Amino acid sequence: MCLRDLFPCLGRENDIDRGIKDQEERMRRTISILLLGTAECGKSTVLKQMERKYNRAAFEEQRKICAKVAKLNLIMATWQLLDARDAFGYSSDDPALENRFRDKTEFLSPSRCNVHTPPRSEDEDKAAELYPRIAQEIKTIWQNASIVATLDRKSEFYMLDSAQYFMSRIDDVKSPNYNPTDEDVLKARKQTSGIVDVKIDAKLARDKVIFQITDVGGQRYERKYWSRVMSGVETTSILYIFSLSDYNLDVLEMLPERKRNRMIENTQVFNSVINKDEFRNKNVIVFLNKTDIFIEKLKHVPLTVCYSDYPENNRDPSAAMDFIEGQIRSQDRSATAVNEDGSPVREIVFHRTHATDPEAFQVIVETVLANIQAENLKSAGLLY
Ligand SMILES: Nc1nc2c(ncn2[C@@H]2O[C@H](COP(=O)(O)OP(=O)(O)O)[C@@H](O)[C@H]2O)c(=O)[nH]1
Ligand SMILES: [Mg+2]
Repeated sequence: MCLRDLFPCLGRENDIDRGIKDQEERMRRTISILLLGTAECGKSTVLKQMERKYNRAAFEEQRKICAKVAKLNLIMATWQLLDARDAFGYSSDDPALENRFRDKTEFLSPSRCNVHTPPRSEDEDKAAELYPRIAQEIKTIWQNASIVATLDRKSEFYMLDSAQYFMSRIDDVKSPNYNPTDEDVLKARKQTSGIVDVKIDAKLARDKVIFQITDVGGQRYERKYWSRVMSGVETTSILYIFSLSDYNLDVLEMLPERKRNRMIENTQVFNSVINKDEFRNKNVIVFLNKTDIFIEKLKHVPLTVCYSDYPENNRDPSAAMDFIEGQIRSQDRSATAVNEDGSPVREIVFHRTHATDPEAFQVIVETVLANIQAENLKSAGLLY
C-alpha cells in the first residue's frame, strides 16, 4: 500500500499541481496573434519577416512564390504607370511599343486584374512564362521620357509599392535561374484572401514559444472574415498595422465617386476593432509602417491633404508621425481606464517600422514577440 492509497487527497493535489503546471506551460508556449489593418498596410510582409526569422521552411515556400509574383508585379506596375501617364496628359513616346506590351499582357490589365478580381494562379503562371519575352519592352517603356516624368510624380498616384525596386532587379528576375533574394521576397506583393494561419516556433531569451499568427485579407469585402477570427477567445494580442504612406491615397475598392481616404478608413476600422467588448483588455501593438515611403512623400505632399488641422508648413517627418500617432491613440476608449491599483487597463504600444528592411525589422520582430510573451505571462499572473 502506498501513501496515495491511504491519503487519496495527496494524489489529487499532485494532479492539480500538475494541471496548473501544464496550464502554465501552455500559457508560456502558445500565444496567438491577430494581424489586422486595411489593404496593403504590410500585414503579410510582417508575417514573412517572422517566418524569415523563425520558420525557414515557410520562408523558402515564399521564395518560390516570389519567383512568379515579382514578374507579375512588374507587369501590373507598368500598366499602372501607363495609366497614370495618360491621366497626367503626357503623350506617349512610343505608342507602337506600348500597344505591343498591352496586347500581350491584356490578361493583367487593370480592367481584368484589380483589387476585386486579384490575379489567379493561372495568371501568375502565364506572367512567368511570358515575362522573359517582354522584359526588354518593359525596360524600354520605363526609360521613355513621359514615363520618367510620370515617375517624378509618383507620390500623386497609386502604384505597387515595390514597382521601382523590381525595376532595378528586372534582369535578374528574367533569368531562368532566378532565385529571389530575401529582399525580393519581402517586396513581392500578393493579395491575401481569406484567413491564413501560421505557426512559428520562436526561441526567445526565456523560453521556446509557439506563436500562432493569423493573417487576413484587408479589403472591405475581406473584412467579413475578420469577425470569425476576432471571435476566437484564444487571441492574446492584436498587431494592428497602419501604412503611413496612405495619407494621400484613396481606398481602391471604392468607386471614384465615393472616394475615401485610406488613412481615415484604417483609423475607423482600428476604432471598431480595439473598442469591441471582447478586445477592451487585449494587448494591442500598433505598427506605423512604411516610414521609408512616408518620409520621401512628405517632401512632396503635405499632411494636410488628410488632416486639415495639421500645420501646412510642418514637413518634419517625426512631428508628422507624432501627430498621426496621437490621432490613432485617441481612438482607444479605454485609454483612461485604470485598474484598482491605478495602473492603466491597457497601454497601446507603438512602433515606427519599415517592414521590408531586411535587417532593422528583424530586431523589431524579436522585441515585439518577446514583449507579447511577457504581457501574456503578466495577464496570466505568472510574471509581475
Ligand atoms: N517600401 C515599403 N514597402 C512596404 C513596407 N511594408 C510593406 N511594403 C510593401 O507593401 C506591399 C503590400 O504589403 P502586404 O504585406 O502585402 O500588405 P497586406 O495587404 O497588409 O498584407 C508589398 O509590396 C510590400 O512589400 C514598408 O515598410 N516599406
Ligand atoms: Mg496580405
